[in-house]
Amino acid sequence: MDRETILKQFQVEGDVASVEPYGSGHINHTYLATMTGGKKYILQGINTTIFKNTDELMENILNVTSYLREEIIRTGGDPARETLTVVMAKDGSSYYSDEDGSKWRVYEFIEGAQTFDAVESNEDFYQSAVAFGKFQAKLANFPADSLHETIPNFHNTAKRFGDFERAVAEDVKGRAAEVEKEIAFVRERREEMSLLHDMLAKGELPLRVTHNDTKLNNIMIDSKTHQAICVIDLDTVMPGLSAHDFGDAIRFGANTAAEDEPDVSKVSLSLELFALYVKGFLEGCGGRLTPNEVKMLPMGAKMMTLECGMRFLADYLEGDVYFKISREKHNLDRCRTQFALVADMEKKWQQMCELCQ
Ligand code: ADP
Ligand code: GN1
Ligand code: MG
Repeated sequence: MDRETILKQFQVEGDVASVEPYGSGHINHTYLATMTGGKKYILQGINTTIFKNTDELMENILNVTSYLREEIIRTGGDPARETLTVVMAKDGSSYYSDEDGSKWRVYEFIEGAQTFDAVESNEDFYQSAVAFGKFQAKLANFPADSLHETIPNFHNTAKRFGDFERAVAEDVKGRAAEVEKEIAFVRERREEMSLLHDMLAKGELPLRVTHNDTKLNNIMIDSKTHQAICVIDLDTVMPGLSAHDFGDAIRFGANTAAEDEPDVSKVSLSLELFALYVKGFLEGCGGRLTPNEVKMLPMGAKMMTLECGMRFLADYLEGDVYFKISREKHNLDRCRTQFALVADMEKKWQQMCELCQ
């Protein structure tokens, strides 16, 4: 079924003028739909290989966005711009299944704002930190047990290591010999991988409702005011650790190079951006983080970077079946930037810890 026809299955206003691929997400298939009157929508083909239960996925998104909408109205904000709005299908459901079994959803397009694939201004990065911190604070009383786990063990780094070792052992594409150095890099750090989860199990860290995919292009920045207005990409909102939300944002935004930069000599941790993010995130969390949570922020950054690198490498070994790629060895380049960033964090560890205190 063509995309225009798919869009017509939703409660949209007007006729479709165009539907074009949009954004740079690695997971879903995102399109910008423009109607003849100029109104825009985001049409997304949901990645059902990754998100296996669409009903549960959309139930989470509807519950979280309606909760946020009430919070935003209560505090005098604009719910149309400050949270995602799901446009329902004509039959009243939150997504549409086409004849091939592909699942589609539609969001209202957030006007006058944009996402960034790299930090262009320190102020924007700081604002994004405040917004992700606030996101967590706003969801502090959200009934966490009503959330489905859309990807089980999403940030269970030790479990991810097990998946990684399986990919190495199976080596289905015969690529393992080429990446021995990277495999060794991961194995040398296996001890640390269960640290945060062990602290959670011992009650030393609290379980919170977190976003779990806090990279910079998952937040909309107002084009005029430069305020971070809306947290998007809510597919992985699940109970999790604050250190992971902090860490994933650092992994992506405080890297002096792009996530897929082929020249790893350009990769480093910007301590200036790190410090800004700490300040913004703590401010956004509104003093809710416990002393242990603050202490473990650097570990969150290191583990999210290592975990992501390990996931890119596992995907490279498995034949690039998870993350969208646009060139050969794209996942290998991504893995190498992550490991170079981990190595740089290890050099700057003391400063990172001091900046958090
Ligand atoms: P993925 O899971 O593949 O990363 P996202 O939900 O993050 O998909 O969407 C991809 C991109 O589409 C975002 O980075 C953003 O630029 C854009 N986008 C998504 N939702 C909206 C929206 N409601 N309004 C405007 N732009 C959006
Ligand atoms: C994916 O969906 P997107 O592009 O915002 C991935 C994250 C990774 C990120 C790496 C559901 O995020 O976990 O950190 O790519 N999302 C999922 O860029 O796996
Ligand atoms: Mg995204």
